[in-house]
Amino acid sequence: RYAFWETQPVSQFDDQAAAAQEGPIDAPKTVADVRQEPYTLPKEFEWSTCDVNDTKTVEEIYQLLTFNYVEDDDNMFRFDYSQDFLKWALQPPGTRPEWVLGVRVASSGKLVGFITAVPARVRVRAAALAMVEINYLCVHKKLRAKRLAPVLIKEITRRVNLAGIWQAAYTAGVVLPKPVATATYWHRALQPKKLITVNFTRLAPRMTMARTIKLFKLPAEPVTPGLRPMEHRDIPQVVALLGVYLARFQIAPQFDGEDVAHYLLPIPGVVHSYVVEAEGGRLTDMLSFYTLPSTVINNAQHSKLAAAFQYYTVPAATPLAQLMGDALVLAHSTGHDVFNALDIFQNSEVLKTLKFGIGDGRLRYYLYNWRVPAELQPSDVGLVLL
Ligand code: YNC
Ligand code: MG
Repeated sequence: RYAFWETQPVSQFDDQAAAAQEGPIDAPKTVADVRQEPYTLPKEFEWSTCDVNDTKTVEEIYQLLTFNYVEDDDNMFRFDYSQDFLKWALQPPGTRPEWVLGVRVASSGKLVGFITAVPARVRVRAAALAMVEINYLCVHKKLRAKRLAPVLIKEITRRVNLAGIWQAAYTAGVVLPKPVATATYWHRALQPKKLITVNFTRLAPRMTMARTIKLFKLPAEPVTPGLRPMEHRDIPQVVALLGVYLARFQIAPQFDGEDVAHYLLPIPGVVHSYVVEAEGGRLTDMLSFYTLPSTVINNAQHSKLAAAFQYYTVPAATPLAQLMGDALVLAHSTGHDVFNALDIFQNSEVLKTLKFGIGDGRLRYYLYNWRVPAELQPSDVGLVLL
């Protein structure tokens, strides 16, 4: 049933060894074992390493993704990652230029395929692994179902293996062999009228628009004393907060100071991070979210939906519900229409109270060349991929 994935070192649905063999699936290899030549593309295409700092190239990537990347199940919305977001997401510490991989039409140079890898230290249960995170796999709509995706995946794997990295983490909406966990999206309306206009949500039975607006109304200011935007001087304390908190999950990243500086220092319109400062300058908690708009595919009134997505949140002195409530306030006051969160972390305990509604989107978490003894619960997951 999975002509490609059955050939890959991933857990299979009928995997009998699962319980016994936690760890790598492939026999150990060295860089010397890795094929030196790029995989062969159909002759009308060519590989193209993409430089996201080149204005023309990042515009080409932006155009490919804006018109061809992930849509919801009903094809009403499509992710519209901004150029600033892509530059941020694709250049964390340890980035390799050859891991931003494009496919172009040889005759015209048009960018029609894409896949990326970024390095990450991810702990899976007891094992801290040097991995990559794979993201932004995209094939132009006119070239679908021609088996280009497996070639992109094999070529990025080769390029990652050449750096001596043998494991990867990735997420997808689709079911592939074999999810390590399945998470569900929840949505909290910030601008209910707009969400109803674009058919993101419907007016609940026996509810008027006025009552709906009142139901979702948020205060203008966060409630937690000492909450303020994260700054450079906060990095060591944020590393410590994340280190302690993420240790409770079965799968979570391990961030050092450089990672925290890159992924969490605020970037306007991209990533929003706040810390809770107690007396004496001690940080007790943090919250963050990122901005990922969607194109509204067929609506007369609106062409964009401004969504905030929960990123890393650390409750300690402040209860999670209050911290997330403040995240909603801040996402609202910075112009977002909806706040999205998965049922990962400890979110299940607070989503209903905070007036999130369950969505129809699922997000499956996958590991490449790493087997876990049994599928994890969403509440075991402490990893967010962008
Ligand atoms: C997917 N999302 O099952 P079988 S998520 C992985 N991730 O293989 P073709 C996928 N595989 O079933 P198309 C996949 N979607 O024969 C499909 N597949 O074994 C598998 N959509 O290839 C599929 N972006 O080229 C089948 O299909 C094979 O032309 C079919 O291209 C697929 O970024 C795609 O959803 C997704 O642009 C590119 O539909 C295209 O349809 C598209 O005939 C809209 O492919 C955008 C979209 C995916 C977002 C993401 C994570 C990707 C992870 C890739 C796997 C990484 C493995 C680890 C590598 C590094 C290892 C190290 C070390
Ligand atoms: Mg194809």
